[in-house]
Amino acid sequence: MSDPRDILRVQAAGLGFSVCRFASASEPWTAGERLAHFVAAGRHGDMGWMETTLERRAHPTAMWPDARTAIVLGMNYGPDADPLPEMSDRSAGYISVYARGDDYHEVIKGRLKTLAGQVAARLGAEVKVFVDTAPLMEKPLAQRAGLGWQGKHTNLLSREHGNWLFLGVILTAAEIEPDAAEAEHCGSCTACLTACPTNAFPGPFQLDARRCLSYLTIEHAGPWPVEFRALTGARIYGCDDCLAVCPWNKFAQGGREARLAAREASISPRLEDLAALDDPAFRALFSKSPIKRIGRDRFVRNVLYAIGNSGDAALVAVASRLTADASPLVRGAAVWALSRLLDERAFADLRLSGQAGEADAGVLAEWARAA
Ligand code: B12
Ligand code: SF4
Ligand code: SF4
Repeated sequence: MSDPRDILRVQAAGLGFSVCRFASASEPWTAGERLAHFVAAGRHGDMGWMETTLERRAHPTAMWPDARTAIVLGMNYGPDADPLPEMSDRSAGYISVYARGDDYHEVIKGRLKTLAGQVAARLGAEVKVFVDTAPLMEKPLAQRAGLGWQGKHTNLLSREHGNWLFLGVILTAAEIEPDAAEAEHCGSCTACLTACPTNAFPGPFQLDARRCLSYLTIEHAGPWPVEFRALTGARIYGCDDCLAVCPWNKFAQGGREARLAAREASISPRLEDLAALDDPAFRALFSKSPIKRIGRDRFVRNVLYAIGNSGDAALVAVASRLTADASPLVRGAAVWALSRLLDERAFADLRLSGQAGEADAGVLAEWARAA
């Protein structure tokens, strides 16, 4: 086994990676132009960091001029069963599969560093590791390395793992022979495009993040545009619809990494319990989870939108309580939830009972809009 790629593949498998492949990090590509188009069209919403890092993000060598090879790794996090039927329980929240265990950034980063140390020792070259948060376009690199292809839903999927694959990248200044790129195998399928509850795809292979529930539940800080609130249904953190319907998943095997396995609290948690979380309880419940990053107020906002969609009259008391919350974001979402759960008369009575005596313009607008 004198090919360094084979040795590294064995080491990567020992670290729990499902796949490890190699691509040129220096050859030109069109991905940077497409990213520029995405940002120019405003499709990144308020992820301002995409705009400020645009130039460095456009190509691996724009970020690190010495980069020659990308070692691209995938870690399977597939669920044991189709998760979408869980959403039929409207009094429970839906947390997307990727966020049900420990934070994948933490799980993957340590292992990438271990592998990168081995690359540096074996090849005597400089290395840098990346998972998700750095200004590097991971999906086109993964396609170039042959891990899979970017499907019509824009995620990287593979014939072996379907959609459920986290990506991580090691860039190195060493020249390593690249693997063959993967071709696109979507064919005439459009299952992901039609499954999207918010119509977030302006066309195949393109996403408008502003319409995506993953963006709205996780990245968007303020109250949502009203049109998306009913469409989120029970989804309170991320969204899996376009991934879960992909026919290539039938070849995938469930995830094997213990730290990524779903915690009990992340499958069909009761909305009532989640709405009762204060900041310390939220942090304790989601310790080591990626959910912790969005903070209690944004999370409870999402829970209240789901409560508004639940049709569960027992949750009226829960939402009413939160109209007095310290956070205007939470108060506004509570008003919207009540406007959905109560009939017009009961909602008007509530408004007149003094709950609308508000200093926050955003919350007042919620009362007015819903009235
Ligand atoms: C920003 C971001 C988001 C944004 C925007 C998503 C997006 N599709 O761009 C939001 C918040 C919406 C998001 C959501 C999710 N994300 Co995210 N996200 C990222 C991040 C940080 C950057 C992605 C990026 O550069 N987007 C910008 C656009 C322009 O890039 P793009 O999709 O590659 O665009 C290509 C296509 O549009 C195509 N294209 C454009 N026009 C045309 C026209 C034609 C004809 C063709 C052929 C192609 C084409 O070319 C572009 C360049 O390759 C990456 C991590 C990273 N550093 O790369 C993770 C990452 C993509 N996310 C990930 C995950 C898991 C998710 C979610 C599944 C989480 C969830 N369950 O809620 C969802 C999936 C939603 C979806 N359908 O994409 C994983 C995906 C793993 C994989 N197997 O692909 C990544 C790689 C993180 C990781 N390290 O594992 N994410
Ligand atoms: S994650 Fe959900 S909202 Fe976003 S594109 Fe996929 S199906 Fe649509
Ligand atoms: S659902 Fe169909 S179109 Fe979408 S990524 Fe999978 S194969 Fe491609």
